[in-house]
Amino acid sequence: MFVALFSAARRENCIFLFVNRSKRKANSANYNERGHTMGTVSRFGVSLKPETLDALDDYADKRGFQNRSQALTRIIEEALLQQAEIDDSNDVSGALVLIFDHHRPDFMKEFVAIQHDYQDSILASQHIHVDHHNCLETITMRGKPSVLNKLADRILALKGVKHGKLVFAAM
Ligand code: NI
Repeated sequence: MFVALFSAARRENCIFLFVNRSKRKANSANYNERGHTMGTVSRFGVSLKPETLDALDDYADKRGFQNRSQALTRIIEEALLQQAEIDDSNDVSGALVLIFDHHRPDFMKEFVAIQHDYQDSILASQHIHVDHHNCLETITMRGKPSVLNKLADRILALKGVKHGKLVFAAM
């Protein structure tokens, strides 16, 4: 059963217009272990800020994709591929670069608390005051990729982070 979300989609910049609300029975012949129908396309709603949606459309145009679904599929596959290629048996060096608004309530407190939780993984950090609101921070780290990913994910999930990316340097 599909539930139409046309008006909500327009208001909140949802990418897909339908949400599949069926309760699937896992592990039956046509469904995978997550309950998704095999061999078909699943639709779900994604809410994006207007500028992110614009950026997605620009990306799709430049790369020649016919629609947002194709562009998003490519982006997700590239991200998953990068994740799969990381071998967790060896330590790696990495750097997390992020832009954040330091005025966001509790941001700095939480940002520092997370870094103290990972003091063994963090080698150094550099903070630059870009303008009145925005700061640019580079956190250099070393450890198991899974640990560094977890650290980066916790920081990037903080409200106040505008952009951020963790880059690994395998040795
Ligand atoms: Ni600053």
